[in-house]
Amino acid sequence: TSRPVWIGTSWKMNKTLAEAREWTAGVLATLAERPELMSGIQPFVIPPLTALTTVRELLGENSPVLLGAQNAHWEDAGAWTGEVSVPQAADAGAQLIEIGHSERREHFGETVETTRLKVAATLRHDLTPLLCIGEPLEVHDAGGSAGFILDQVRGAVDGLPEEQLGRILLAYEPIWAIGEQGRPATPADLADPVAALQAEFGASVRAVLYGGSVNTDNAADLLAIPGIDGLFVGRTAWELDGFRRLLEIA
Ligand code: G2H
Repeated sequence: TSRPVWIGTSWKMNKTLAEAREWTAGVLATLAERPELMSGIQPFVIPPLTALTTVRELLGENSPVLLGAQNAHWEDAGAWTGEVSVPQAADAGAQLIEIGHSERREHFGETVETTRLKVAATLRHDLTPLLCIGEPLEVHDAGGSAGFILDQVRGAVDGLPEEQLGRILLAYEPIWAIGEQGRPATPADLADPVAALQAEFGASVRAVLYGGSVNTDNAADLLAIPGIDGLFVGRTAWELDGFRRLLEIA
């Protein structure tokens, strides 16, 4: 069986409920009109927690579009003000949990150890971890990208049995490629780190995605890189049109 091409977006800290409804209804309408867009594709969307149940209600229970949360705590419940647990995210409709985005590592104290706890908690509750990894610019410039991201993955999956590895999605997002200040990675930038990920984890994990300034001009080239099974997209996919175009390209 051929592996699907993953096309997904995290909205980060964006969208009101009205905007969430508009985007979701637009995607559903597109997929209803043009079901062929779905062929070979696994779409997913990761709204802010405030919009999770709203998006779930619109998608319905058996949607082909997977739904995720941008973060979850590793404990199931307790005195953790401001946090949401994996079972709570699941209860609100999440199937995926995004873990270790560089914005959370940089601003919210996410460490390799907390990513490990969160991956384990996500698997324990039968949800899918989407583990984000990526190196800073100075590591990239020094040629250390592959080693850096391998260490991030090794730390986060430490102790997991092989069959659990098979449920993990990896998203390689070089920090220097993300957001307004970022420049998209080129196939040349990605060759080494992606090959290293494939060599160590490619046979075990479910898929390896690329993220960081993906747009409708570079998506096809990025998807053509051997070892890239999909795209994890921010800004370009927040507009319905951008997401639609990405589905067409994939
Ligand atoms: C990287 C990406 C989302 P953007 O975080 O996966 O965001 O495409 O806006 O760089």
